[in-house]
Amino acid sequence: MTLPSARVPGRPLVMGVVNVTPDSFSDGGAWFTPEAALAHGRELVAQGADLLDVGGESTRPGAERPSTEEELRRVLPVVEALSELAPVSVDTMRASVAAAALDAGATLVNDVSGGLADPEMVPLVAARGVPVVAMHWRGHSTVMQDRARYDDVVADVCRELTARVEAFVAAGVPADDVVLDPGLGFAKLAHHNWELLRRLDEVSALGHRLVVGSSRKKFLGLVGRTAETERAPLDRDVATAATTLYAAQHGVWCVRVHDVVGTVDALDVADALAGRGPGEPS
Ligand code: PMM
Repeated sequence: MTLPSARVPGRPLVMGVVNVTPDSFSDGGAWFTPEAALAHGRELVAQGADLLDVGGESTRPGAERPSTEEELRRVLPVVEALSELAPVSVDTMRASVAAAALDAGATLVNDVSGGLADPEMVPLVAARGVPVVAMHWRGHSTVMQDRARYDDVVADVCRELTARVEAFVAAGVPADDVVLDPGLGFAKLAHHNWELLRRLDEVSALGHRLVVGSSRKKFLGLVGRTAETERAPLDRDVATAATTLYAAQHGVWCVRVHDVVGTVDALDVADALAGRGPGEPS
């Protein structure tokens, strides 16, 4: 299966988030019913999303995991319907959920644990011949913030991501099918996220396509503010657009976002600054 490619060469793809969860930090469970999730996915495609990321497990710090049955119940009808409209990735750490979602039409597995949470995930991705997003991860939501300890966050994340690439490649996944993600907000304090963004080129130098998911994360709530004046998640889209412009200028393959409208605007600005896309004299 091939990965979708950019409409304009050099422009990142926009992955619109469809969380089918009652408790996501970023949208407060607004799309929890399959009907609401479907309508939301349709809206994101109309706004310019290139692919949709459907997930049934909230990964906010401290969140409890749903059962496998519950996760399947949440994501399968949504994956099935939305994959008629756009390429769909399934955001799951469970191989059985990934397998069922692939059967239902998903074409990409987005595993925030990079295959670490479920030992069946790496062999499943290899057997299905699908691309995978392997995110940097150090443990489930209940423990991850205790593990935000690094000697050099960028070097440590790169080393840990390289180990995940090796695991997928050893199982038979082509190296080109392994997309990497530094995992902003996962076992990271605000300054770790900023350091990873500042030195994103070092993550790119690993030689894989990159996904960056900064959308509505806490470090964007805190930038320029204090704990008392932190922006609420729904007020972080302008800051997200700023990091999107930055990620585009650093050549990432895809940005994972909640606000597709603002993201498309930021990417249009990136294209204009780079002298590519519509509006350029031919
Ligand atoms: N962040 C969340 C969930 N899934 N997947 C990838 N690849 N990268 C991310 O940064 C990421 C993710 C956080 O939860 P949200 O869906 O509520 O934003």
